[in-house]
Amino acid sequence: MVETVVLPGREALSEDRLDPAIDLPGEIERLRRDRKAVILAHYYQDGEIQDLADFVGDSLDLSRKAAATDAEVIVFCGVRFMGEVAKIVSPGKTVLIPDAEAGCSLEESCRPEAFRRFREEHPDHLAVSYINCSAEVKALSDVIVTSSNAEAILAQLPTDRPVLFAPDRHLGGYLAKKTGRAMTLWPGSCIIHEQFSERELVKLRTRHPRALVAAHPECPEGILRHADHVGSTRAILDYVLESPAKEFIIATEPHIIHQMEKAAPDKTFIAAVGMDGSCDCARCPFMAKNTLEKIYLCLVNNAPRIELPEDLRRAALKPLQRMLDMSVSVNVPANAS
Ligand code: CIZ
Repeated sequence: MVETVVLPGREALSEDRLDPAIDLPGEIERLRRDRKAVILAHYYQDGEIQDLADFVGDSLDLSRKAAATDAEVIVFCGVRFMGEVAKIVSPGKTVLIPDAEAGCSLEESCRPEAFRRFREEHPDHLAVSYINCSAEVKALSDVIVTSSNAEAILAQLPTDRPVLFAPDRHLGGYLAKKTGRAMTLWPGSCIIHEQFSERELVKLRTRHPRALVAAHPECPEGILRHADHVGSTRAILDYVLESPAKEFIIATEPHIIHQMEKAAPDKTFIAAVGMDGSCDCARCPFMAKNTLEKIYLCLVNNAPRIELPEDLRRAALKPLQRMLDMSVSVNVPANAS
C-alpha cells in the first residue's frame, strides 16, 4: 500500500541521473536539516545506513520513536511494513521509504483475505499478530506484538481465550512453549531465519567451543535448541554486551553485528551460516534494497511515500496502540546510533 508520489512541478530524480561524484552523506545531512527529517534505521540495515541514522533499533523501539518524533518527515530505513507502522502511529508526518519494493517474506505469507478466513474459522480466539505483517492484517488483529514484547503482552491477555498467532510459526511455537499457552499458528516463516543450518551451527560451535550462541526466535526449533540465549534483536544485543564471554555466534540477520562490533570491539561475533556454509543467504534481500543513493533520492523526490486510506489506518492503529500501551514496562534502550 505504498503510493509513489512526486512533488508537483518537479521531475523525479532517478538513480541513473545521479551525479556519481555526489557527497551522499553530506547531501543527506543537508536535506535532513532542510526538511526537518529524522532518519530511523533497523538493525538489519547496512552499517553505513545505521551510522547516518538518528536512531537505530528494532520494530518496537522504532515504532515508539515514530510515534514520539517532532520531525516533519520520517525516513524509514527498514522494510515497508515498518514504514506503514510509522504512518499509522504518526499520520500527520510525511513517511518516506528509500525503496517501495522492500517487502517482507512474513508479510507475503499472510494475505489479508486468507487471514480473515482464518479468523472466521476461530471466532472465539484472540488474534495476536507479529508486527511483520501488512496494515490490513494488523487491522484484522486484536493486538500486535514484536519479538521484544510478545511474552509481556501474552502474559496480560485473558487466560480463558485461546490465541491465534500469525504470521511466524517459529516465533509462535517458541512463545507457546515459553508461556505454556495453547496457540493456533499461522504457517508462515521468515526466509532468512529459515535458512540457518543446524548442522553448520554444530560445526561452528565445534570450531569455536567457547562461543555462546544467541538466536532470534524466528529461527526454527533445530537452531533454538542450541542457543544459550533466545531473544529479539534488542535482547540479543543487550545479551552479548552484558555477557562476560568474549565470543558469540549470532543467529539472526548479520547486519546487527555492526552495532555489536561498535559497542564491544574487544569481542568476536561470528554470523551463523546457512546450508551452503556462508552467511550470505542470511542477509535479508529486502532490507538490502535500501542504499545511501535511495535515501538521498527519497528526500529529493518526496517519494516513495507511505499513504494509507484513513479507515485502514484507524483500524490498524487500534491493535498497534494496544501493543504500545501494553508494553510500557518493556525496556526503552538508550539511543543506539
Ligand atoms: O522486531 C523487529 O524489529 C525484528 C524484525 C526483529 C527483532 O527481534 O527486533
